[in-house]
Amino acid sequence: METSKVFSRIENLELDEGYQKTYQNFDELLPTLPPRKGWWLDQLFQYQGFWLSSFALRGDMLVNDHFKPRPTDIIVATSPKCGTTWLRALVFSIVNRNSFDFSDHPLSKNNPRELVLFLEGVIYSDGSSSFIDGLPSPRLLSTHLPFSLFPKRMTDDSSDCRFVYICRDPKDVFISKWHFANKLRAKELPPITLEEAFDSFCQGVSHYGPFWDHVLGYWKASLESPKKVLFLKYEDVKKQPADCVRKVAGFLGVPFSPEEENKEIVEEIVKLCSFENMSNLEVNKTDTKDSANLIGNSDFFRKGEVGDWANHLSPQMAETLDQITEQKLKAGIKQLMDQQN
Ligand code: PAP
Repeated sequence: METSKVFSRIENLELDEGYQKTYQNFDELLPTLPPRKGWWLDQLFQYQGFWLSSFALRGDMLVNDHFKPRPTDIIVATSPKCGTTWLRALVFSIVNRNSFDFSDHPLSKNNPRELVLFLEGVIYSDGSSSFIDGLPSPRLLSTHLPFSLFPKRMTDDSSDCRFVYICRDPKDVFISKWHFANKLRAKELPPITLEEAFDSFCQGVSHYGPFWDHVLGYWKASLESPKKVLFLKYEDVKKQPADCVRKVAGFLGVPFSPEEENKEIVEEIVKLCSFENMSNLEVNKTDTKDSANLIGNSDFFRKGEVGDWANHLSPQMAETLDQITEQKLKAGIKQLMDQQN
């Protein structure tokens, strides 16, 4: 059966005419793309330099064909396991700080993914763009898509939608991803070994990988268009969360006033979004997985530390990852300088 028919049947969707056309293009494209085994059930397909699941590819095609950006859109962008949950919470609480009381906050009752919706997911949620078109402004959305896979109308300087990106030490990303993959893998499959996942990650074959190309795409965009893309690092947010909260607020055009500083609103946000607070909330400890939600809220909270890789990677593995990072970054810097000359 065609993939689009499987998808629409699973999702029980009536597709509107525009979506039918995109699904048809998707069906034609998919079999032409090089496949590789994914870390859990699904396959990954190489598309414009990145390894995407069929779900992500279809999401990207729908975004390109149907997403209508608004100047007020804010997009939380990450390569998986770089701090998506944390950044979603921070952006939500910064933007909505005047709408809610910290003692009775939506983040205390909802996982951040329910408040900052996943673009590749909601773009198709009703078989047309009516749901996403109907969201009130400012729309807070999140994505794992690489910057280069967005349409020009979103990435051009002439469009005003903004991206807040967070990256993380690839050694920690890899370990976090490996744990996550083994949680999601079907029970009848053996766990993916550290070595198998490591080889795959180093070759760039992981969801939305190569990791380094993902990071470089947003990093270059942040240098070329600093008003459009803010580039953060997980390790910096851990070290100086309050400074990062101020930075994000400034970037989004809602800086903290002296009055807010006096009331210690920044500190309230840092506390609310901290791993310690969020991972202990009842809503994030529950693990109900229904057919629509294969991943439980608790799956997004493990250790939340910098440097956990040292408990899993051999010195040789760590060195290999560091070397790849250095080579890729050097190549990225060179490419950027060549472009400027
Ligand atoms: P996603 O990209 O699949 O949505 P994401 O939230 O980026 O997931 O990844 C989860 C990681 O962020 C976990 O890291 P770990 O495996 O190394 O522990 C998780 O613990 C961490 N994390 C979740 N919430 C927070 C938070 N509030 N502060 C710091 N780290 C967090």
